[in-house]
Amino acid sequence: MSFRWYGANDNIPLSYIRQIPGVAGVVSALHGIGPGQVWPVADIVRLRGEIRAHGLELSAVESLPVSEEIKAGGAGRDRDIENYCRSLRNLGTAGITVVCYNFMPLVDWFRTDLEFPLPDGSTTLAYDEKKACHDPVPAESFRLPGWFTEYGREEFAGLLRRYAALSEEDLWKNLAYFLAAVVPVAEAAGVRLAIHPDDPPWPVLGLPRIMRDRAALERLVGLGVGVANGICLCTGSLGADPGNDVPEIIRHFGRMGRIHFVHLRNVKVTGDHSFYESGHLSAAGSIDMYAVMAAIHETGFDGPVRPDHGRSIWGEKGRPGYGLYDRALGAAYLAGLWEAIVKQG
Ligand code: DNO
Repeated sequence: MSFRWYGANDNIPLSYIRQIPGVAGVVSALHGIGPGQVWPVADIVRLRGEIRAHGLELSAVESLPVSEEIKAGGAGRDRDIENYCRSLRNLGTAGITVVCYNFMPLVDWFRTDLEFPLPDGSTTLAYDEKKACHDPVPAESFRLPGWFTEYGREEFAGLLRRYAALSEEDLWKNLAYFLAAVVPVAEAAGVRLAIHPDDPPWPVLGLPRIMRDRAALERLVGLGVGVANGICLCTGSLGADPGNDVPEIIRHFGRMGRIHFVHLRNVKVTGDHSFYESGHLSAAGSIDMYAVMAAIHETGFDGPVRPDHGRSIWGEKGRPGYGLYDRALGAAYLAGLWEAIVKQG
């Protein structure tokens, strides 16, 4: 069980993370280094050392970001891919075995509400298709917490135009091109790559999005570039679409040995392309978290998992989705499910 930590930018200290029952790992990144740049070995080793000094292990890197040049298939992609390969070799040298990334054009996870009020007085992240940006070009700068980049209005509009010319098939081609180059390097470096599903799993702002369901994941692992080409199974991302049977997807890809990392959270589906992020308990949302944990157990998965986003509770002010309290409750709940499943065999 691991916990995401944003390094020097995080107001939650490692010493607190160490006190969450059952948490042994930390998921982090070199947040100061932008997409397309090389991660030096010394910086990775320093991050790992800082985490170790608190009795924890850097169990996965989230994320080694993929540049827009690579995603859009631009003129600079070969240079950026070469840098990506250098970072992967450096991560392998530093003993990192799991690296998460995503292939969502321009915007990573996307919500229409960062403080959606729940009846118990907590707030949470939510997405409502009716509110989802009819004018995709924002008034000022555009950014969500958790994204790497803040875009100016003109820059954002320009990037949207660039992607408007790109079909889903183009994006698949660019992903295949990227993976053909990086997966053999990852494999040689002892690193497993874990792609994060698109969150939410449908197109937003008119941008193509391809990593949405079982069929897409099947196509991904079928690219034939090696077993290091795997999945970060995010229950909340896939689960926002009730057509995705999350435990079944876990059993299928888990048995193939292609799940390298797991994000555990629940969502309450409130309508077509609408949901809010509930507390982790099965009873709070639309996903059966017991069935999820049982599927993980059944496949013998032994890689890193982490409680994903929590609600804002007990007056905590912090990075939306990434406060301490509700994620820690999630970790304890998930550990309880796991103990029961293990003891029941
Ligand atoms: C959201 C996260 C994502 C994830 C990236 C992986 O909270 O799950 O931002 O880190 O998509 O590259």
